[in-house]
Amino acid sequence: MSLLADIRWGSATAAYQIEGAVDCDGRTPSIWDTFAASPGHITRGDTGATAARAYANPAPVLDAIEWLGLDTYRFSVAWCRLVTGPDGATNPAGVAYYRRILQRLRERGVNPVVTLYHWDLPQWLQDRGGWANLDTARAFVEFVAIAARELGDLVQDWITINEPFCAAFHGHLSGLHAPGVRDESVALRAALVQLHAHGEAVRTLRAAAISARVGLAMNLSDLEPATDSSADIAAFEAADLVENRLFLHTVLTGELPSDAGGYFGDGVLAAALDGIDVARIAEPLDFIGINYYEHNRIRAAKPGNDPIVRGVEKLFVPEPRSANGVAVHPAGFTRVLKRVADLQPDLPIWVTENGIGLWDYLDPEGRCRDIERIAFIDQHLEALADARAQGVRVEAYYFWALTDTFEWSYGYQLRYGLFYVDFPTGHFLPKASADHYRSRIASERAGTDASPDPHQETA
Ligand code: IFM
Repeated sequence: MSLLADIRWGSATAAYQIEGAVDCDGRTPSIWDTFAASPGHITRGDTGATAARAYANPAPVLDAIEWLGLDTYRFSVAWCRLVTGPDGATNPAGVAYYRRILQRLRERGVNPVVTLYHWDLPQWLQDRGGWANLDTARAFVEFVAIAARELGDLVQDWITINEPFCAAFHGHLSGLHAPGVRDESVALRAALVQLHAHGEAVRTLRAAAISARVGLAMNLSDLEPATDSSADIAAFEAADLVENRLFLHTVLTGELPSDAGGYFGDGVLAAALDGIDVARIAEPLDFIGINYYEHNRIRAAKPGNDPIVRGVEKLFVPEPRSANGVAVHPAGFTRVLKRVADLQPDLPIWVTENGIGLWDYLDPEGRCRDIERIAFIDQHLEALADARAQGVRVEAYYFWALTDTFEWSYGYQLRYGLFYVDFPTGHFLPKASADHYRSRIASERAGTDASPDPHQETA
């Protein structure tokens, strides 16, 4: 009997990354429209204006889900499509679009999981300070109430915020993501305001629907000190604080990590906490979503070496890497899952993202033979089975991504999808990894863990 036989199999996307149609039917601009429009931010000057055309034509997305035989599909609703603007009015066209998707998923027996914030903050909120302003958390809660009221009869499972680390620290410190701010104290404030918004949103969803199951999706890195020198261990602790514990520890315990004041400065931390009751962030969850991508060995270095964590260098790890240099390290996946389970053994874990970015291309026969992605899937499912064998309560696995998408600062160059998207036409084509994931799901469901030879897949 396979250790994964009863996993719920899924895949995921996000609104700005697949919808396109950024100025249609009352959608207002988001910070990503603004950021992408400004030269130098995105490879080749790409924007999300067309993406995978899922707003104009959602059918290929739904067909891809059905073809794979998924149990569940995770996608995000765009705040700037559901709410018309500062007046807080509901946009009927946005509601109609998402209701259509949800109904079609339900007709096909696929359980939807809706992410409420996947980085596409309405620009009008950014103009008032964005995530550094507590009013944004208030506006988020109003938007969440609208989503629950308009879509709640079709959705049971909600994710409040996706990867608050990235939205805070890439959006406000490295400057790699929208809104492109570069200021550590603003980044810390944006992190804490998002966590505050998350806690409030959990309460709002519970009040709106008693049967709602609510979690958040956080990306956790598997980190290790490069040596056992005290300098490297201190650097590792700093990286672990900023990338992991600030989010994981605070959400699960309602207390900030004890070293947060030492790292950010007590005064900076106190200012970042203005108006926030940390204990209220830890509203009990129905599940925790974990996005796993990163493994890094950490060495002490001069400030400025790493764009986010002071005094840290991430060493080149000589093992298979994704096209954008991320180490492929499945053992870290097992460790991250175990770490979460050790903190709260009874809290179900959903792997809300796991995937690999590649420079995929079509060969002369028109096939995308992405054998690295096939190997990635098998290695990470093995790591998942290892975690389950150690008693970790993982209930669902969402491969990132269902289709190629607008991959943020990489634009359309870096591809994560199981389905290849020909962006000029919007045509979808299953990659070899889609065939593989599909047959892996079928064989796991049948209770056998025989995974086909990846090279056979592409023959
Ligand atoms: O594409 C992103 C997604 O939006 C958030 N998690 C990481 C993915 C790959 O970079």
